Amino acid sequence: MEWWKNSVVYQIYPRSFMDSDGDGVGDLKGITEKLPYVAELGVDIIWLSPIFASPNDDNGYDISDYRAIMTEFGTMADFDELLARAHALGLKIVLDLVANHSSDEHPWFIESRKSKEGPYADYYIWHDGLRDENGRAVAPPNRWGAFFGGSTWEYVPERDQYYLHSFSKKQPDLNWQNPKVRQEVYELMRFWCDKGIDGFRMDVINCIGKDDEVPLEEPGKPGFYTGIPYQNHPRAFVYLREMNREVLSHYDLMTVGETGGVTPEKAAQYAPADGSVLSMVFQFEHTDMDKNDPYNETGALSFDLREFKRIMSRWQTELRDKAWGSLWISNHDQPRPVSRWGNDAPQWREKSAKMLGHCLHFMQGTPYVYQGEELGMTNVPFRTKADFRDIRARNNLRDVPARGEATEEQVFRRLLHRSRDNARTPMQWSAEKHAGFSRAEETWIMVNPNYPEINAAEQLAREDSVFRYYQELIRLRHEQPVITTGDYTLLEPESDKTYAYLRTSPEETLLVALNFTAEEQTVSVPEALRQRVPELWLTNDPDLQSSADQPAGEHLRLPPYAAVTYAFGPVAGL
Ligand code: TEU
Repeated sequence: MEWWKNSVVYQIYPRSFMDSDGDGVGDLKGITEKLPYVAELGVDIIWLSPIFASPNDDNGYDISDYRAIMTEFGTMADFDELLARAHALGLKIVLDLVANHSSDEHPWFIESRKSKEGPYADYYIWHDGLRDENGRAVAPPNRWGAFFGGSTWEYVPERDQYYLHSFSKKQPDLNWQNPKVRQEVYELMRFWCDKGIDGFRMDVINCIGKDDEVPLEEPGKPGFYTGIPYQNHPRAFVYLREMNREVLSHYDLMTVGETGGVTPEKAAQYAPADGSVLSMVFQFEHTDMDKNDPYNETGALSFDLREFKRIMSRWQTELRDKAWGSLWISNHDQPRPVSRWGNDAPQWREKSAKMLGHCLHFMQGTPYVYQGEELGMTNVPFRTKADFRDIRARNNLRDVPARGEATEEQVFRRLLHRSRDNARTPMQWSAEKHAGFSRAEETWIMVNPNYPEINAAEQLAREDSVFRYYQELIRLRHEQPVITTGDYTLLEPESDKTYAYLRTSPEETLLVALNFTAEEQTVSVPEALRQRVPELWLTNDPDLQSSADQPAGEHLRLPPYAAVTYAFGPVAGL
């Protein structure tokens, strides 16, 4: 079995992890300093969000030099040290490959924008746009909308052409149809592989394939389309198979593609079991459930547990034996799960954070833990719109009221629940100033004021903390093969209050039961398990803990936000 199949990944957002030099921004030395903490959690792999030279229009997802370290984060020597120390602790390092686009300050783009001639002219995607009878550019070719708002097309007078940018206009899309561009990307990947890194997370890699023909539209219509029309294009698979032959197959790597809009069928093309493309992909159906929520007064997002169960279960069963999957509820682009799907009121915060982790970590796939998730870190009470740093949030605050879709107040309230900045405030290390993240006067983004209650130092010192619970979840995956290999069966799909499932192998049978509400619930125990006395593997609930042998019976009683896994050994007739 490949090493990444029973591994757990920890994602670090370097800007917000640990600031060693007191400039208010996290850095590589800070990460190195905290490696023992990550090792103590028990994970196997660290994924670092981008650490490369960047003007930071999108916090490093806009790279101006793929072979240099971002000045604020340190030097190449700092990276070498980080890698060596991580390896010494048994931790692998996965880097973020952002190759759908570069920064507009990358030398390739600086050259490309100058003229239609020259070696870099076709490194990006250029279009003449719509012309009047005199041949003058009057509008972009169409109303494709960029992910961060506005048009995907930006006019450049020097070339009298428009370039395509799926994200901000400082993130021009690279032209993967140009074989030279692909070779450049493979070269820079080899540069990092030869340093000894252990894999890549591939940013929006589902967007690298595009059509030759760009559809033209009549000028003058208002607004932009949302959503990227060239997601998961057949060419993306062709390029990735080539990348595998050229680079990936020559090293022992874990690769995970970020592939919004992917179906299980397409995921199996991105991550086939024969290893000819990627190791796995990220799907977004569960975190996209509330994507089209209308603006409302509170800004709160909807959550439909039945739909969540349907989505998670579909991925568990449809990938089975076809492709490997990833398991995640949290990353640097998403609000904090305890605030979104759990309950961040003081009474339930820790219990529901453990319950959500429990729900995910007994499934099949490679789990990802995003920094602070293991502490039950919450969404952030941003005070005014000036507190937001994310380009997407700022653009939203500007564009949505201008289009008349919602008031600024409504957008602000929605951002309190939805903004990516909820995940990007500093890691809460201790009750000291700035949560122990930095000794600067001011940090680059505000610290969540709840750090005196929620921080790593406090949780490391307490046996029943969220941190200790995640440690257990990770240890169990390492020790119990059924979690990695077992079959998955959803129980009671119609319940909108509980989530219960089985994991089964010839040797072991697990019943995992979770209460997603603040009231007591019951789960009906499958017939074949009723007369048996199971072993309690893990629970977040003191009552269930003290009545370890009780579930044998028709119903399993679940206190508020309880999570429990019972192991029954081999069972026939399920
Ligand atoms: O995110 C891409 C992104 O916005 C996805 O979450 C999206 O929902 C999905 O792919 C839809 O197709 C990545 C990074 O994670 C993000 O931080 C960057 O801002 C973005 O790419 C641009 O590099």
